[in-house]
Amino acid sequence: MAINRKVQTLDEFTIQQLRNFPNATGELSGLLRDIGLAAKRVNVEVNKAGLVDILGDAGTINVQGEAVKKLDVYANDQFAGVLQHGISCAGIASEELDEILVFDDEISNNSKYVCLFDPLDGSSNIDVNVAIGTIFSVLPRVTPKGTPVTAADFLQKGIKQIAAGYVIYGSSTILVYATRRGVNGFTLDPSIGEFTLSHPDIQCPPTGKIYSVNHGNYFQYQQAVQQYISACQQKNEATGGPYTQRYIGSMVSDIHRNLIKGGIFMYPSITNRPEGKLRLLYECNPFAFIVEIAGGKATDGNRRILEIQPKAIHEHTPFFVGSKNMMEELEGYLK
Ligand code: P6P
Repeated sequence: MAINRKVQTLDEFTIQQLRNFPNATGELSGLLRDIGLAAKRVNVEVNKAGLVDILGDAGTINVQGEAVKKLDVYANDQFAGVLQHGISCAGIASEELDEILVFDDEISNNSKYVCLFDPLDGSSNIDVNVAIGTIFSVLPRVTPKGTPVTAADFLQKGIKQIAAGYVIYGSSTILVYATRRGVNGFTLDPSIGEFTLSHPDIQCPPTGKIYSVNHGNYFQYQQAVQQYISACQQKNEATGGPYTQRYIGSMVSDIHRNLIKGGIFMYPSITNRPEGKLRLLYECNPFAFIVEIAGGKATDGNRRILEIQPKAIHEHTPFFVGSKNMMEELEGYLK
């Protein structure tokens, strides 16, 4: 019987990538496999979240007599757990943790990487069945191998990322990750419980007709942003305007759609949040890395996101990301 070798699982893909770099240690492949495993566990819980009321809401005791955790805490524990018990990560930063989590055991202290997560972004959308996701970033540690990692290992510019990715728990569950070699997407095949390559070598179309922004904040945006939004709504032979507005309030879904179809996503600074809402280290840096590798651009309105020197783990930044030509059109207004 012919073996179906067309379908390539995430593990097979990362191992094949490893074969292309014989002197690689395999730690990154191992780390991505660990993330894929945690994502499958989170996927199970997210998919039954709508049933939580039947199974007991967060803070109650479920039928197994276990305390039901908030899903974002559960997700954080899954990713922290697989990485702490793996061999490829020395510590993590997480939207769910005030401070970095240093694994500080002999194996972990000799690992090459640290990971940064938003374990379950947009979790407030769960009870209305809007897709939510996990966002992750992988940095090389900069402090001496063999010692516990410190904040310095996490407070690095996004340009230093080795890999970055996201998982969308939606109509299907997809894991997309980027290294400098490209961006690839893997869809979870429930029949075998494996992520399988479904979106090889993702390229962000240089232009598109989708703009994503929260119009409710319009009168809090700086004038240049308001002018660009107005331009998106007007007929324009050169740019193909008017564009379509699409915004579901879950950045993993909004940016994934724009990455595939072409488009621009904006979370500008607003009057009462001049530093913006989104987090630099584990929301904007990963997406900036992914979209740039796919051919797009990402800025804070002035600077390339990946060149920003972080000062704090949970710092915010205004965020503009998407198709190259649409970003350059926006930059024309911001200058
Ligand atoms: P707003 C979800 O809470 C999130 O962090 C992102 O996923 C999303 O893009 C943004 O906030 C939505 O924020 O203020 O438009 O509701």
